[in-house]
Amino acid sequence: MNTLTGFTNRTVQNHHPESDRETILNDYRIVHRSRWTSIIARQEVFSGKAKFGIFGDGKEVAQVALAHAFRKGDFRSGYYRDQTLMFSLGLLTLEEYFAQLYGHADLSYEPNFGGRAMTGHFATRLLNPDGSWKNQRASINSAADLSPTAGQMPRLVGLALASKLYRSLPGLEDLSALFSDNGNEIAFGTIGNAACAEGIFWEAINAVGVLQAPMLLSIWDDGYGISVPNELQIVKGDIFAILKGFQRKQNKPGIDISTVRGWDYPQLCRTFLAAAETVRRTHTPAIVHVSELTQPQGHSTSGSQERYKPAERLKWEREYDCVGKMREWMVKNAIATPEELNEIEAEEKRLVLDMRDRAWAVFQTPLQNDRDVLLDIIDESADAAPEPSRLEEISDALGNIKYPIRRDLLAAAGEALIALNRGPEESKRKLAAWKKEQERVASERYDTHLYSVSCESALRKRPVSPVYSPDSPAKAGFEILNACFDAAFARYPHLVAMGEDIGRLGDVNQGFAGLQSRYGALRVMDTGIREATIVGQAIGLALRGFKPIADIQYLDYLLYAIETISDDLASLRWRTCGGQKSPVIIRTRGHRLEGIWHSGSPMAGIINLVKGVYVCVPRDAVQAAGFYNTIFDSDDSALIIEVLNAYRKRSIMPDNIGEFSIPLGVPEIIRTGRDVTVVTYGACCAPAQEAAGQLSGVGIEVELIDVRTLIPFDLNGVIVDSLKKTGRILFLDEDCPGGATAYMMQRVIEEGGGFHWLDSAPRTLTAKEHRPAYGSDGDYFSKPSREQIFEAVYEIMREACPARFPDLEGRDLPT
Ligand SMILES: Cc1ncc(C[n+]2csc(CCOP(=O)(O)OP(=O)(O)O)c2C)c(N)n1
Repeated sequence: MNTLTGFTNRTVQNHHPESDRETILNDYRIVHRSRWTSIIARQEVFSGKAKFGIFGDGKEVAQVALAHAFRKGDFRSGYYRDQTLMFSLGLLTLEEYFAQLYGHADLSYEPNFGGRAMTGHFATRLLNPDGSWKNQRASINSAADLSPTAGQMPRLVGLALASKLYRSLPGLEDLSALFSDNGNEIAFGTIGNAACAEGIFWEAINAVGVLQAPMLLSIWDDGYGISVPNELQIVKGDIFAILKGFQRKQNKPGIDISTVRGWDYPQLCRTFLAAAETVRRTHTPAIVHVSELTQPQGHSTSGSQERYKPAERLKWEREYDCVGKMREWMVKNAIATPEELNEIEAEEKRLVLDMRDRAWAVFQTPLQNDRDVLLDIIDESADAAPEPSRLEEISDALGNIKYPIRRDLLAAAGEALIALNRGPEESKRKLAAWKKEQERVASERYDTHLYSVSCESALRKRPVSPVYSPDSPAKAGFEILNACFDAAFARYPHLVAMGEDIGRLGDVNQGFAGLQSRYGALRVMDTGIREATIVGQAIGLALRGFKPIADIQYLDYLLYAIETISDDLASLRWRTCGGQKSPVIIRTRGHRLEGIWHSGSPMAGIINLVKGVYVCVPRDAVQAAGFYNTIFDSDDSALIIEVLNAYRKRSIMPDNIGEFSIPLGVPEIIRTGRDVTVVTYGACCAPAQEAAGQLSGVGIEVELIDVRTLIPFDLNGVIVDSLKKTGRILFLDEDCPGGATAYMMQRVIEEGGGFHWLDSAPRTLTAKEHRPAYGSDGDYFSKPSREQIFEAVYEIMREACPARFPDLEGRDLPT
């Protein structure tokens, strides 16, 4: 035992070959580097060079200590206070930090998010430029941070569970080479004390405790959530006391809970190293509550803590600032003299200032260069223009902006084009070409990577046609899906599924029947009722190489998970600028059944929130199987919504049920006709087919199109082609008015140019504005029925040709 420091050489030397003293001095260096970073970054915001700041000051010492517990292969799932941890782990340089602060949209300088996310949000690049996985075992890895408090918790469950699966499941040798050393990795989480009041925090803690997965969560407790103190956040104002109920007891699984003061460097090192050692070895989760932390600069650059923290508290925070406390401890234990520490502090300040200047220069230089080019073009135009004064004004204004950003450049170019409206064509063309090129580059900077562009993209999959033979059996929908899943579990050793009642029961509709007994409880996992962390579990697993199916029992309950899907899963590839992917399949079932919570169809809500995830709405089980087979084989994420009343419907099952696949974004014309195009999907296909039959009886031939996927939507213009023929169109679904029918209408009429082919006003037919009422009558009067579809189409035709189609209710007969 080193009496100076109070912790053993052996533990520290686990990670640092140097002597203890050097380790401590180096930690002190990083602590100061990080503190100066916060102070100087804040000045950058107030001087107008950066827009917003949120920093890790007050948490530095705890984070340098935590860093000692990490090993290669480990994962971090944290939040915006973790700059010191990132510096300590070697995952973030000062230049990168400042590049992010400035919003530098260039991956070579800002590799976390390529300028797409605000300061203090961290991520490592898990993918090669071609979209394939890098070797996670060779590095420490960080999932991509997100701002919603506790948003990092659901996927933490899956990141931890992956280690357990790698340690337990056979057949993963190939994957292990990239992702895991026999499951020895820890998923480290960090979270603020106030974020622990969020529901998904408790959901995740409960889940990881049940799963007994190797998570080590640090709670940075500085007593407040912006202005609201712990007393108003957590029962008893004490998250540690409340978490105690999760404490692992002898022979009873649970979570190891400990607490440590955030300014006590040696005790922090001891606590984290001991906790990590147990987690890694035994796969028992642990939580370290770090108390008595401070926030010297306040919550963020927008607002001052003096407005809500009592003077007494502020005084305490100054006394217990972890940086000062660490210094005190080092001097007291003769680890360094005050002069040596002063020297380190001064050196670190200089370093931070130098790196800030470098980051600023590389951020500003291309902007200044682009401005110079634009100014030359505008000035040249002014020389040639009949009335140059406005152009000169624009040029002067642009030239006088101290720190130009691209918006200033584009705004000036736009104004110059207006001023040049009646000017020489040559000048206009040159300026317009410059603007266009800037817009193209901006689109590359900000619009790319919403979906996969790798060779595993779902859109690149060659469809495989279903094979039918005289012996192809007629099967119920659930049996068809069951056969599809069975084939997939057999083929892909890294395919795992998780959800409520999917294991022992085989899911509420029997799609997974018998699969748990065939493939084991770790591949077909029953979970608690916890939709957000079912999806989170899948996200974390997919980040570590698995192919997970997150089963959400009913479409209506997807709403519990929608935050995680929208904020984390759907934006992941985009917000990391192609640096991370999490190919998750979300399986659910919905549309018509019974009542408000078992027959909802909130499609517009979903599709508008999950851009980045493909949305398939198959009309029956065979179609659903075709989509699963496409997605199993791709690195995109997809939501597949099965139709509840298709499970009992019998269809002929293709002989190649495990292979045949359906391309995304390709609608199917399920009935041809010349008069009206009806566009629908999912459960509405059945009544639409019936109505089309009736309409044929009165001389109206409907072209019925099943869009099959809402995202992507009709990539080849099948619907507009139909409209060219019919000139009339009805968009039909069981979402609310203005819901997904409005989305389809925008895609076809505006984006697809369908407007040009319309002979009648386009129409929509939807469910009522209220939620579906209970029972068959409730359903009938809430959702579009065969009769309503008939009437809607008939009405379109009657408006066009009243002579051929008399009013159904006899209103146009003479009275
Ligand atoms: C879901 C959500 N609600 C509100 C906010 C706004 N907000 C940002 S940080 C914060 C306080 C968080 O406090 P704590 O978890 O203790 O972390 P700290 O910032 O103190 O480290 C709040 C309310 C948010 N980002 N996300």
